[in-house]
Amino acid sequence: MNTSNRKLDLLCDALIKDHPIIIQAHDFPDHDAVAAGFALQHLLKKRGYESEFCYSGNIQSASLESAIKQLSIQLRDSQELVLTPESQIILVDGFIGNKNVTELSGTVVGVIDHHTPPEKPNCAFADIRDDYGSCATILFEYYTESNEPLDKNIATALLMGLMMDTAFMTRGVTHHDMNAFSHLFFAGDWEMGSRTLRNSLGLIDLAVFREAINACIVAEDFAFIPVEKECTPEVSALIADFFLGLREIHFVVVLVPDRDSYRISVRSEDPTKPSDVVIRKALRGIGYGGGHFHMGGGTIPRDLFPGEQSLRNRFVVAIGLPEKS
Ligand SMILES: [Mn+2]
Repeated sequence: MNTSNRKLDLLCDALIKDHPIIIQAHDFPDHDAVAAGFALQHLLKKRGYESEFCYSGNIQSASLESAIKQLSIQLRDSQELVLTPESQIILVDGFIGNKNVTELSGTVVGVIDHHTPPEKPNCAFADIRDDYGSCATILFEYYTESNEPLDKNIATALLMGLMMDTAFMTRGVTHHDMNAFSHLFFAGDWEMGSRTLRNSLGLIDLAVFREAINACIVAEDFAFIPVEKECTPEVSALIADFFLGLREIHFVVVLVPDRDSYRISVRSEDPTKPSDVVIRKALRGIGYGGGHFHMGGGTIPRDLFPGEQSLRNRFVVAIGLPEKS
């Protein structure tokens, strides 16, 4: 029996060695989820635990696809895996019951996340630090706590996850993230990581940007951007960031169609309007949303979509603007 209170030891205590271990990133994973899972898989291996690292949905980000290749990350589609009721699932960068986490067969044994869950997770191991800018930062601390040397590829992946989730260290950064950054900067390939992230967009994405600029509706410091073209979550996130960069705008909602639903990206730089709280309020009864103070996201199934106007009104009410604006 282990008496350590190091998180990695506690996680290992919760696992049965000869039952399959599955590390699951949230669906349509992003850089942070992939970095966290990649690092965790490596740490578990050092402790003698073999695992598979998987995701559901698909990889929609070109920069993530490129990182996976360059850093030789072994990430598998969950549909290729043989899962049994004995499979032990560890979720990274997402929580159980969230719309963007597909339920796999097996038992969720662990959750490692930096999003505020709507309720406390009921599993053997939970490490949720919603004051952290990225899940990568949490994994970095697992490495330092266990005195494990950081392999260059893992350090680069963690650096990319951290930079992506904090918009290059400009949002939601705490001293934990700063400390992780200053180590990962030297341990990883910052050059390659930042170049890959800075080139997430392609010429093909300009059409969506053009549409977004034309469609944007501004009321006071709130920009609502309904886009009709489909685009990847990475592109809608970058559109949201672009509008938040306008001096007059402090709260942004981007709406894009996404197969059988609508996807919403939210950004806030107003401490009185946390993205996650506002999106939950605005989508009550019609969809799901969550995230952090600075950024949030959500989905509305097509059959519950109230229309652009009425969705914009829900946000107007949720952030407390006068309704007629
Ligand atoms: Mn994250």
